[in-house]
Amino acid sequence: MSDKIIDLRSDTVTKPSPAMRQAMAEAEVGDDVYLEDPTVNRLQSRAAEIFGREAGLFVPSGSMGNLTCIMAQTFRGQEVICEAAGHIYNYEMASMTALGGVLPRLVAAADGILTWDKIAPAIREKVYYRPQTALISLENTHNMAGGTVYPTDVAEEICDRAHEVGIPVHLDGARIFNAAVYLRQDVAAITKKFDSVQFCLSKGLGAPVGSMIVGSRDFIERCRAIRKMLGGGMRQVGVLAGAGLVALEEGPKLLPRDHENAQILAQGLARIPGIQIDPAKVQTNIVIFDVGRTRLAAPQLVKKLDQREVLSGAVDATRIRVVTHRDVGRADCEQAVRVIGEVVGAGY
Ligand code: TLP
Repeated sequence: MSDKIIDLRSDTVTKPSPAMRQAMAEAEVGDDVYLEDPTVNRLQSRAAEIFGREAGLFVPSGSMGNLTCIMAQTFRGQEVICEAAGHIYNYEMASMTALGGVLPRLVAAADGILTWDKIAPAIREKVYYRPQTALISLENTHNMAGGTVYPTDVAEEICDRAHEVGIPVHLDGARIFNAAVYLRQDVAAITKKFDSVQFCLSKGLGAPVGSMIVGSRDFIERCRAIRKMLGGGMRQVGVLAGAGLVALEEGPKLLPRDHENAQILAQGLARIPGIQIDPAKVQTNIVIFDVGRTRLAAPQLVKKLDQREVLSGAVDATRIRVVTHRDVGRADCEQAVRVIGEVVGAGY
């Protein structure tokens, strides 16, 4: 891909930085299935330390991390409450059902942010002939709601009330560091009440591959067995963990800039006739805008933008998602707004 292309499809598209490449080249490795990869062990301890937990586990992807956490906390035939537009339900190949044997129980929420009041009625009565609610899963930031952030008190109330009725709570924290930047709190503080946390190294933090699960030592041991069952036991994977360590230390510092750039996009897009977006609702690095009042359907517009070397993604027939990350700068975002304005203005 040439340097001219402005790739706003996702924060997953970042290329490893020179420091990551160096860490990968120099990583000390061993067989991680034997627990002998020193770089993986370091990454896992460091992630646990940052999140104030007993242990961490390196997994190949966010999807496997979420599924592993679900399988570790549910039995077949049970239900998992999740938000209707959430990633776990919409973009993970129905894995919780196909592989975990559990049913998602969907609850829709404005901006993707669930509250206990919305969750409580979806919890099953404790009677043997009904599928039992085994787990609640929240997503912070919420991807398809446009990178929205859970107010910490809302998330904590869900955890507290769920625990009172014996239900654990999982966090799909793929972009939890973005939430922490927005909230000006650290990740340990905003995740401390969750029973399990999955976060991605390969999104805004910039690593080429990988996610982490953090939790109690017992929980992580269960997850390690499930990860192996799912085919995620890796060998000399310190070469990836080395990049992950750099991402974990250096990545969070770059996120405020991504959020500023998302504002450049949102504010610029809001000025284009026919495009609807409220920049005040853009909290992190994801910008979803509506093109229903332009003459182009979202997938058509995306194609036209591709031809102009601005890459984006259609969410549905009228909405487009653009995501900022470490490999796009302010000038790229300004240029993207110009191009989108021209293409929408031309209208064909
Ligand atoms: N999200 C991807 C796509 O799958 C949509 C993206 O480009 O945003 N949780 C959340 C909230 C996510 O956004 C994603 C990936 C995942 C989990 C899964 O992570 P991976 O792709 O590593 O399996």
